[in-house]
Amino acid sequence: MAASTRTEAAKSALRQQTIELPSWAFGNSGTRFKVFGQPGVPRDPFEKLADAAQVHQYTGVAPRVSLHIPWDLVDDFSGLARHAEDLGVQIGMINSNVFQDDDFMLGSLAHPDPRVRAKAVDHHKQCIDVMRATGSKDLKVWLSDGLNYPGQDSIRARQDRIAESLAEIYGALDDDQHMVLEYKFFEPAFYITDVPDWGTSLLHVMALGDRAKVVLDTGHHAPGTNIEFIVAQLLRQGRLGAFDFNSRFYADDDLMVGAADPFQLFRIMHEIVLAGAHAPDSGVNFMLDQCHNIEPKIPAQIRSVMNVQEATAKALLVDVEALTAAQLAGDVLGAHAVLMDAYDTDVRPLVAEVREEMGLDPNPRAAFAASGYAEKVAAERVGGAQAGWGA
Ligand code: LRH
Ligand code: MN
Repeated sequence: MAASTRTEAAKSALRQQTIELPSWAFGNSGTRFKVFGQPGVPRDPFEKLADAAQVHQYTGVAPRVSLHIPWDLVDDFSGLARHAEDLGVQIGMINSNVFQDDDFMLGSLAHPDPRVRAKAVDHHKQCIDVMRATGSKDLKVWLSDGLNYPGQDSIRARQDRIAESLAEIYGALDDDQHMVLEYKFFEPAFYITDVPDWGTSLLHVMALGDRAKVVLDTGHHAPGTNIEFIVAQLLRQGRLGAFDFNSRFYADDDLMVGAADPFQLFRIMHEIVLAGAHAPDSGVNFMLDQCHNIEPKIPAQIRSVMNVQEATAKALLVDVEALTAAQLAGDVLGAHAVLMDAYDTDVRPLVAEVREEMGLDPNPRAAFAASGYAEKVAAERVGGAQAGWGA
């Protein structure tokens, strides 16, 4: 394929790309030691959606907002969905939360006590009701369940309890609804996390059925883990349901995606593009899962979306024919060079062109800053409690 054709194909793919935003990134989150407030932080899900809509307004590729229950509990979820519609966005995945209830201290779906497991299953059924009310088709499950000390509980029995509980939740889904199961290698548990890795999540979702897939959070792997290998494997199984994009230097830092390791993000998007999983109908949901503890939240989300666009653009510019030829010829350096040529390409002008063709300002960050929105909400949102994790 000629380079010019590849560029046009890349621009067309970038115009169709969508990135889902986390409602909780617009509220306060914190470090282990302190939650820092910021002026103008939303006080409720309606204001969170308004801020998320700003990201879509200036990037054009962030039309969905993922909700977290109970952080985004409201009396009228169909009203919230209409509010989203009025803002030009939609409600995306519904996240359950079994990591902040006293009853779940020793686990939720894995808890030794069947009454506690039943409570956790009921919470997920409540989330499914929220999906029905908002039109969301996806339930996102992350279990903080785990152990801190050897012997604390039976590793095997906990897996059986999780399998049984997940089956009950999966059974409660409507036929057009899906479930994605997230894994994380540690935290808050420090000895064993019951769903610690892609293999465990994959085993559980394959046991459930076709409408269950894996969520890959880029901050949830042991240091040194080759994440693009996991991406390739899950795509090969047709079980990659979603990404929680962020970046990290050490642990689950939840920093802006691409900030800590832009090359890793590129390698991940390369595997995605090779499999055609960047296409809107691929069934892979590209979401952000980040916390902006010290930086302004809307600009940080805009920057993060831009980082995903740029990594995707570089991946779309890989000369796959030349790469494959070099790989099959055993030309190690030749193959590596083809990939690095794409990675070393400054794609910012290309992505800016795509924005202009979409009728947007080529520089979303500057356009948002010039809008005065941040100052407006800082002045308006006085009083009430700023939204947060409530931890
Ligand atoms: C867990 C996690 C999960 C969310 C939470 C906000 O670390 O990544 O995806 O529920 O962050
Ligand atoms: Mn996550």
